[in-house]
Amino acid sequence: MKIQTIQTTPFDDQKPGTSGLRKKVKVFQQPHYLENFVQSIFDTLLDDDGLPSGAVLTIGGDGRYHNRDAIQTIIKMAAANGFTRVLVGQAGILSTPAVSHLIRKYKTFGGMVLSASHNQGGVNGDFGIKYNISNGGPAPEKITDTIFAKSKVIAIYKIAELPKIDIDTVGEIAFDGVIQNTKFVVQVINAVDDYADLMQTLFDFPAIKSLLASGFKMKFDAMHAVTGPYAQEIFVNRLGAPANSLMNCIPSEDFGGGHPDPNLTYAEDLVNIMFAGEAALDFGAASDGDGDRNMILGKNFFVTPSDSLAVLAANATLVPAYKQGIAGVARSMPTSGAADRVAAKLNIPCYETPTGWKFFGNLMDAGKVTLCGEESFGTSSSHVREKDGLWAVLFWLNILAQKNVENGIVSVEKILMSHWLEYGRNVYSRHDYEAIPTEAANLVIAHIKAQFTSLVGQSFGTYIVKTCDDFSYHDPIDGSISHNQGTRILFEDGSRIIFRLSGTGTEGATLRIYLEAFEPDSTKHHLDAQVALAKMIDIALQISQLKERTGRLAPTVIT
Ligand code: VG1
Ligand code: CO
Repeated sequence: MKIQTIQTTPFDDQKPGTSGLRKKVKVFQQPHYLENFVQSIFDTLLDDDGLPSGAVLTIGGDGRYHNRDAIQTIIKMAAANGFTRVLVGQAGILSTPAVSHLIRKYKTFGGMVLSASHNQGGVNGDFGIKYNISNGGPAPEKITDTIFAKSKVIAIYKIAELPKIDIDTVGEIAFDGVIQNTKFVVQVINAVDDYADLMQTLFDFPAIKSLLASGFKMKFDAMHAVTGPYAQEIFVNRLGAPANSLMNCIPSEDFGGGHPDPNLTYAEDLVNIMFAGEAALDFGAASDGDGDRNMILGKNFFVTPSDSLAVLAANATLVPAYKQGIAGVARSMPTSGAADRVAAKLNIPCYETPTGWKFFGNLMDAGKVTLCGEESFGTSSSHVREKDGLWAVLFWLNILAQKNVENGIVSVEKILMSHWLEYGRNVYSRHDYEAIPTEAANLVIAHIKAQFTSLVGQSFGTYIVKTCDDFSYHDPIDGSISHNQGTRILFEDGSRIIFRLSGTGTEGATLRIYLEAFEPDSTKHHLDAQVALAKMIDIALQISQLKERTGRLAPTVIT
């Protein structure tokens, strides 16, 4: 195999965000752009102790536009940089949790996930790339910082001269390796089987099968993204759900022109089905571009991701994999404190981490937590080191199946109502203002921070500000510290308003406002969150002067 060494010059914008490097497809298509970033990753890995002999790289993406081209390039660069084998999902497709699982199951050195997740795809959409380490999880900040540093000084990259590789046929293709008498092998694997097998070891498939055969009606929306083939295999082939339980299950390069973000705004078709009054089905769920997010809906009912995490924790012992109980839970800082209440009752620890799944890895590796969650529709457990959309859907179905056996059909709404009755309700909502000018967004945050001292002790109706700060995280396992992870206004009664700038957007800035208030009174538990949080929303706008400073009169997305 011949290796080419190509001269290049750095790009100054290759700083990984919350979850890898995300840019417009057009940016990734610039000559050397992808190559520079991939080489910076490899240079970072080689920096430590170099690659161990026989190092294997897992590669897969969510099937969005540019996925196939990028995979061809990465395979050639992996060969040139000393990997001896790459595992590639058939057609270049692997969901993010599936990549995590494959890295762990086959003990590969690491993995590349090609995805911009919930961001739009297509030629005018976004592309993204992320490196996962050998525990299957996203590279921690120490590594992503080094990757960025390398990308700023890169001068050459290495790429092997290989023919175009057939990634659509399952099997192995061997080439002569870089070193004499060695081979470089491209192994194309079925994208779905390993993952479906894993799910079958965690959940009570026979119980879910009976539930689905008992007249319980569900709909899963893959949003034209990566989970379609997984859903077909799991729900239809293995669990016997009728084919019409699935929608939008053929992955498309531009996600059918939609926004593969499973929330009340972008999963509109599913929402309409699930909020059709009496005609609504019993259970609805959707997942995002790369299959790591989930939205859970009941009959005319929406489960916030924060509540979902709490319900999963409270009911974990109904699921075979967690029958013995869970070690602890972790949630990202902006996620509501609902899970904390469950943890307190179970007498297990609850950790609060910055936004982004990479912060959960250490806690899971150390056995401190079993379940993790983010308010952004992400939940998962230590079965992988990524959030896992289908896992969450199966967890809910398993709970419903189990409760169904015990008490006859129990609705999702009923589960939430009883949960709130027991724990109280952390009323929660997030308001996103997408694609606002970066400068205006920065000024809003600066304006809030300037009030840190004056706000303390101030009353807004019955709400009194207790403290204001920028969230910092001290990782209890490796001692690393991450600053500036969200601007918090904390009130005396435990209510919170958090302002945070997104680290995954590719256009201007996205400002997120997270709102939370605790409601112990069960006569108010049925209230719509926007109604229950009206006062908090007011306070947030008043403190931030967001309307005045951005000209935006309403959020782009409310979840
Ligand atoms: C968002 C979410 C965060 C999530 C990240 C990646 O980040 O808020 O909770 O981990 O997306 O999710 P940000 O920086 O835009 O708020 V995924 O499904 O896009 O990989
Ligand atoms: Co995602």
